[in-house]
Formats: sequence, structure tokens, C-alpha cells
Amino acid sequence: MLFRVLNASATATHWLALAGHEFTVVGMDGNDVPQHAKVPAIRLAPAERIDALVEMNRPGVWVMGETRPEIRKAGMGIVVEYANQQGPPRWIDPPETLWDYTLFAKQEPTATEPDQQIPLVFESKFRGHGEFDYWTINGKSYPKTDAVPLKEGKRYRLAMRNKSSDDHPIHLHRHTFEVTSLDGKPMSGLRKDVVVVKANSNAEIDFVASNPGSTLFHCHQQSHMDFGFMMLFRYA
Ligand SMILES: [Cu+2]
Repeated sequence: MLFRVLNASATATHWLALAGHEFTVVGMDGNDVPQHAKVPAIRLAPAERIDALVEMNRPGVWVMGETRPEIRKAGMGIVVEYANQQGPPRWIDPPETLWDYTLFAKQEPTATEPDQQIPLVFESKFRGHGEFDYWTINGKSYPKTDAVPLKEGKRYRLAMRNKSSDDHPIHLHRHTFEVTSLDGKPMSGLRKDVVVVKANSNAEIDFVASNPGSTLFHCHQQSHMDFGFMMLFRYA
């Protein structure tokens, strides 16, 4: 059975499992992944999508839902019932799962070098007690950020450094990128449009400027975006 899952929350990352079963991840953000890795649970940050196959090999009545009990009990779950099976839906905790994008990518550097590298540093600025932090990209908050010029047909590498203690689901509008390294570890073939850049970590993504027009780049965590975590790319 193929499950296509979208995290439509503006703020929360979710972990999902189907009790008694495993997921084989075959797609992310609408693109095939190069390695169809098997995982006991999937993690989805705001706006991420996953296509996962499940071999239905354990007849019963099961819960598919959030792995954290407080969230599952608050309603985030559905019942998956095999034909001719009865009884209350069962939940089984999946084994502890670490989410690692490299499982789904090729463990080798990308074949194509970028034409230009664009360094982007993410930081938060403390404003005072009881206030929200401001978020900055290269020291500036939207709308005071500088628009980065792009030339159609060129390949760009965004070299992102997250100097904050929050994870950020980074989203680039109107383009698909390739994740080319995480914390210095090269990888290739994983094509996405949202990627989580973990707290105090580095990530690199490559994209070809193939869709002229103003292009928004932002953190998909709404409260970060609302407080400055956003910038524009502009085609020259
Ligand atoms: Cu963020």
C-alpha cells in the first residue's frame, strides 16, 4: 500500500508510524528518492511530504499515528483495518528512530559543480524578555534582507550555516533542489523543496535557476518566518 503523507502544520514537526509495520520511503516532496530505505517511523517537518510503501503482512486492526502518545491521544491517528479483522485498534511503539536524510540519498558527491556558491548564515536575535526573537539571514531580517541575484540556467549552491539552537525547515519556492551535503558529509540524488537544517549544523543544497521570477526562500516554521526568516532571489 502506498501512503502519501503531507505535514500541513505551520509549526509542528511530526513523527508517524503504522503499528506493527515498516515504511519503505520511495519519494520525498514529490520526487523519487535514490535509495528506497526501510524505516520504522517517518519524520515530517512543516511542509514536507513523503511517499512510503507498506507491505501489508500483519493482519489486524492497527493505529497509524503520531509516535508521541500525548499527540496521538489528542487525535492524530487513523485506524488501518485488514479485511475480516475485528477488535479495538492496537498501537505498538516503533523502535527508537533517528531521522537521517542520507539514508535515502547516494553516498557520493554530486556530479555537477555549482557555478556559484551563496553562503547563508541563520541566527536569532534576542529582543528582550517576553518578546519573540528576531530571525536573521546573513545578519538581516525580512523585509530588510538583500535580494540575491540569479542568472537563468546557472547552478547555485546554498551553503547554509544554522548558528541557532532551533531546527529550521528551509523552503525554496518554485524550484527543486538537490541536497549535496549535511554537516560536511557529501551526498547526492536527493531532490526536495523543503529540508530541515538542524540546530548548530551546516547543510548545502544545489539548484538550477530554471524558473524566472521572484523566488521566496524562507523557514517554513511560521513563527520564524513571521519574525524575519525570509528572503528573495531575483532573476537578473
Ligand atoms: Cu525556522
